[in-house]
Amino acid sequence: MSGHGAPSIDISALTPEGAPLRLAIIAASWHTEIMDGLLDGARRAAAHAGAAVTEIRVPGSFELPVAAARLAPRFDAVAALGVVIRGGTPHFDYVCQAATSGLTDVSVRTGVPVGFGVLTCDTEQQGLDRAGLPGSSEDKGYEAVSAALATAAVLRPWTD
Ligand code: DLZ
Repeated sequence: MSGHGAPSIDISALTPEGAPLRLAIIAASWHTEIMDGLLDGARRAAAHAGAAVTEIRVPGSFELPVAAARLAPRFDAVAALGVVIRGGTPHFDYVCQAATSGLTDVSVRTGVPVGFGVLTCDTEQQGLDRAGLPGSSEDKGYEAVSAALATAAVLRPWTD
């Protein structure tokens, strides 16, 4: 999978009037250089959209779903950020699977969009290339927040 074919989402006018969208950014703590880039991109997107942001940190990507489950009912959108880099054991597959299925489950169960900003990489360089850092070709933190907020805006007319 590559970034080729990604839509261009204009998030600059999601809340032209009324209350800003409430966004929770949940970030894991592994692989700090890459995560710092993801977080910076996520914050840029939130500022661009005029969202009201709450940020929390969890230890690893495995903990993202439980944090998302707790926060989602209190927010219009959630963005989950993580960096998982393959090692020499099957642990990588279990952490990626748990994060992916757990976040999907939270989103579908709560009806709150969860932007998927979890990088699942074979190498550290693949993460650096996607982290929105100087020299990166992609900005996955920005994309995750944009997708979550754009979806929240589309769904707002059907909010209880
Ligand atoms: C244990 C572990 C390993 C080996 N690698 C990563 C990683 O690359 N990225 C990440 O976000 N977390 C990793 N973890 C930690 C797990 O996500 C989790 O925090 C621990 O298994 C404790 O539940």
